[in-house]
Amino acid sequence: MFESKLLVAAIVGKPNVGKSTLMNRFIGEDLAIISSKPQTTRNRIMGVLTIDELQYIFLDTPGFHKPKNRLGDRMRRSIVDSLDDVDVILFVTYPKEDLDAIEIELLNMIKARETPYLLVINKSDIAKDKEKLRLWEKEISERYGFSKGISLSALNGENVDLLFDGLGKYAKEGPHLFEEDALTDQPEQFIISEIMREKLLNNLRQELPHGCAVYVENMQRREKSDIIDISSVIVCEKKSHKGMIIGKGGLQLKKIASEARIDIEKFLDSRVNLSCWVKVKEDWRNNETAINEYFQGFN
Ligand SMILES: Nc1nc2c(ncn2[C@@H]2O[C@H](COP(=O)(O)OP(=O)(O)OP(=O)(O)O)[C@@H](O)[C@H]2O)c(=O)[nH]1
Ligand SMILES: [Mg+2]
Repeated sequence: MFESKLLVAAIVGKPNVGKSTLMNRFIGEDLAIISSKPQTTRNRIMGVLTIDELQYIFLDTPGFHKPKNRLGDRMRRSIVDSLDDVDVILFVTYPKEDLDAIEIELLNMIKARETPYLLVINKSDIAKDKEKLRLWEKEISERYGFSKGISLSALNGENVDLLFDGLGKYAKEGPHLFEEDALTDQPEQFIISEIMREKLLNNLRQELPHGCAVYVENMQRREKSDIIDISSVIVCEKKSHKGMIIGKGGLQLKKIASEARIDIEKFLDSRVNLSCWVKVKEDWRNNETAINEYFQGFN
């Protein structure tokens, strides 16, 4: 009989450094949404992977930034909460001259705990001079007291295995928290609203999607049919934004919904009939009640 082991790793760093891409790479599924815009992730997203006796639990977190509203405060809280009760912290950054002030602020919070923390320099594919990158990795690791440093590319997979293989040593003996085939603790409704938000991020310009929230209002499988009816709500901050989301003749919303439906069908492994409503709620990002309603109790 083998002993079961558990490894909980938090993935933290500034917005847009590739935390969600890395977690998806680890678990081999497109669980967390990814976009080229900063502050894509808004909640702590748990990715689970079980290989024989070892269960890995990865906590993908929102990008660490100076909060500008209550939503930002909440995102920061979910990062800070994720630093507790984990076995190892993966601090993700990318090749550049030095860590910046916000990263050092995050590092100081990490150092105040007794958890080992590793330096992950993601996007190694954009570094032209590999020797320079190696030296930077060594210098930053030493200067900031990282247990270990590694350069990798979450995008093309280079060196991700190396990091993954090294994580096993931080595992502790204990029972698994999830079934062997579990992927996440997030409810289906959350993943569906995230898929929709990804399509908003990809289709709408600039700041607009940052002011959007999505929630699933209703989800029901039709009797004697393999179709699931989903009705979702897109919340935006201004009437003019509503117009832009819907687009001329409803074309923009149609495009967003049809892209989302394809991914939701893949995720649920079922045919889906998706309806989307657009609602305006001014300044919802500063409204705790509204945030609670849209986040439906997710972390
Ligand atoms: N070149 C390159 N781009 C990457 C790599 N990993 C991620 N990206 C890109 O970086 C952007 C941000 O990736 P995300 O995974 O959403 O970053 P994040 O850190 O989760 O961002 P937030 O959720 O906003 O904090 C996307 O455009 C990714 O495709 C990498 O290894 N190399
Ligand atoms: Mg993310």
